[in-house]
Amino acid sequence: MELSHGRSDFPEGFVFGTATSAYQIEGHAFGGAGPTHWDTFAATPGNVVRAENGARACDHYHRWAEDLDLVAGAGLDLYRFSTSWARIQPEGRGAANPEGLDFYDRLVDGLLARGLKPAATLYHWELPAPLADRGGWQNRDIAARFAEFTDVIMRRIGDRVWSAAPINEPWCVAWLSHFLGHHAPGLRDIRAAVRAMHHVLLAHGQAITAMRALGMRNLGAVCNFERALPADDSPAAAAATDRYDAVYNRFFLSGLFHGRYPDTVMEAFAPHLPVGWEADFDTIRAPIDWLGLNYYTCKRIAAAPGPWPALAEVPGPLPKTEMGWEIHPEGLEHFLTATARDFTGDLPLYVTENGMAAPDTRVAGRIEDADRIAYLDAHLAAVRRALAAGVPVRGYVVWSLLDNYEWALGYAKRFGLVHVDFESLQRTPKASYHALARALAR
Ligand code: IFM
Repeated sequence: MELSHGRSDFPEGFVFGTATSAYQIEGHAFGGAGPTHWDTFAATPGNVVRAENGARACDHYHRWAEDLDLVAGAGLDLYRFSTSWARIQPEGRGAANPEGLDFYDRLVDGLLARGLKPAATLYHWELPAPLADRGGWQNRDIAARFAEFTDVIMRRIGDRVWSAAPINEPWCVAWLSHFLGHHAPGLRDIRAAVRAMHHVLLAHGQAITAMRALGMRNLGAVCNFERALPADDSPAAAAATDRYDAVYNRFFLSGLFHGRYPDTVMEAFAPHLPVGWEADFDTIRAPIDWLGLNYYTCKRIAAAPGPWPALAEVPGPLPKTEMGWEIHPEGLEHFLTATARDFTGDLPLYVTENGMAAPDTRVAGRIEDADRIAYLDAHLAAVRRALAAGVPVRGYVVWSLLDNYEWALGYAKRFGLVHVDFESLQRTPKASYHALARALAR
C-alpha cells in the first residue's frame, strides 16, 4: 500500500519528521536519572495498565544510534525528541548529572552526522520526584526551576539544535493530570488544575527567555488539540462543547498570543488562579518563532449534570483507532486554519504530532499496518488542503518512530512506524515506515 502524497506535493523546504519522548523510549533506569512522578504514579495500584513504567522502555539510551539510523533510513528531515529533566537534574535543581548531559550531546551530534534536524522539547512529562514533593506544577516556583533546567541543558546542546520548544502538550501536563487525574500526579482537583494551567504557561515563558539569553533561535511552543463537536443539536450541548473547547483548545493559545484567558473558563477558573496572575502575561507572551500542533482526534460533547464543566464525552460514529479515538482528519485542517486566522497569522505552523495506535499484524515476518498508512494519508491530505488555503504550514511530524510506553496504557498501544518487540527489543520497520520512505523519495 502506498501513500498518495509524495514530497513533491508539498512546498519547497517543507520538513517531514518523526517524534519520540524521553521517558517513553530511553529507559529511565539507565544513566543516573533521578526518580520522576511517573515512576511513583505507575507504582501506585490502578493508575497504569499492568503497573508498567519507563524503567527499560525501548532501551533507546543504549540503542540510540540504531534508532537514528532508522530515522535517516526513512528519508526524514527532522527528529523531534525530548530531554528528561530528571536525567539532567536528578534533584530537579542544582547539580547536573554528567551522564545525562553526555547522552543528549551524543544524540544531537548523532542527528547532525546523519543530516537530520534536531528538534528538542525540554519537557515531556517526567517531572523530577523532588519537585513533585514540593507541589510540582501547582507551585509557582516550578517556573524558576524549569528556567534553570533549560539553561543547564541548552548550554550544552543549544548551539546545535535546529529548534526548541519548552513543554509538550500543556493541556496534558495540567488538565489531564490535575483535573481528570489520568496522568501523573493523578489529581482530581480544580484548584490544582487551574494553577498548573497557569504555571505551565509561566514556565514556558521563562524557558523561552532563558533560551533567548543564550542566543538561541527557532523557538516555539507545542500544544495539543481535539476537535470538539456537540453530541446533539441542543443549546446545552453547544455550551458544553464551548467549555470543552475553551479549556482544551483555546486556553493556551489565548494566553500565548492574546495575553488573556477565554471568558468561557474564567467563571470557573478565576477563584483559583494565583495572586497576580495577570502580570505574568508579559513573560508568557515572550515572542516565539513557530507553533506546533499535535492532533489525533475529535470528541463528541454532551451537557451533563454536576459541577463545571458539566459535560460528558459520548461515543461518535466514525471509525476508531485502537485508542478508541475517532478518525477525523478534517479536524486537523480546521485547527491549522483556525489557529492561523484567530491567533498566529503568518507565524510558521508545524504539525508536531499525528499518528495512530493500531493492532499491527505480522505477515511472513513483515508488520502490516494498512490502517496507519490510510490514517497518515488522510491527515497529509488535510495538511495539503490547509496549505492550499494559504495557511503557513511548514512541516509534518509522525508520532511515533517506535512503539513505546503509552503512559497510563503501558506498552499495549503501538503508535510506531517501527515495531518494537518488548522482550528482545528488536526493531522491525512496519509497512507504514516503508510507505513513508517511498513517499519522501518521490
Ligand atoms: O504518546 C503520546 C505522547 O506522549 C504525547 N502525545 C500523544 C501521544 C499518543 O497518545
